Amino acid sequence: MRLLIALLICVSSIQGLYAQCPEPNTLVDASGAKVCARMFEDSNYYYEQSCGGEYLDAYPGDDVPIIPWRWNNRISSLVVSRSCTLTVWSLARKEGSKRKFTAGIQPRLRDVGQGLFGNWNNDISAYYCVC
Ligand SMILES: [Ca+2]
Repeated sequence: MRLLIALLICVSSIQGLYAQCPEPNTLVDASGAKVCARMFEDSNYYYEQSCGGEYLDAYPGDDVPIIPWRWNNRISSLVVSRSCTLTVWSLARKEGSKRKFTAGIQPRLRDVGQGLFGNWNNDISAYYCVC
């Protein structure tokens, strides 16, 4: 029983940590269609305030070598759906650095390293999402 309570507290605090970020297993768009990954323009050093601002939905099978210009170098946090994988590139046409994100919440792409000193904040210019 004590273990169960400890587990529940642990789970609720993990969820609370990214409160504003949607859960990876409940990602659907307004019409109820399954979303492969949701990418947000904002993040925050308070993770519970991450996944803010406008968002861009990637659907299963979306292959986007040139991201819409208004989203270029703008994504700062993201959530990948359960059993899906999002591959991103730092330059258009799938050039530059490449990174794969499996299912889960990335509340702050600033914390995801790229190369020796860089990070992935405001640096996604192409993506491919599969489930
Ligand atoms: Ca941003």
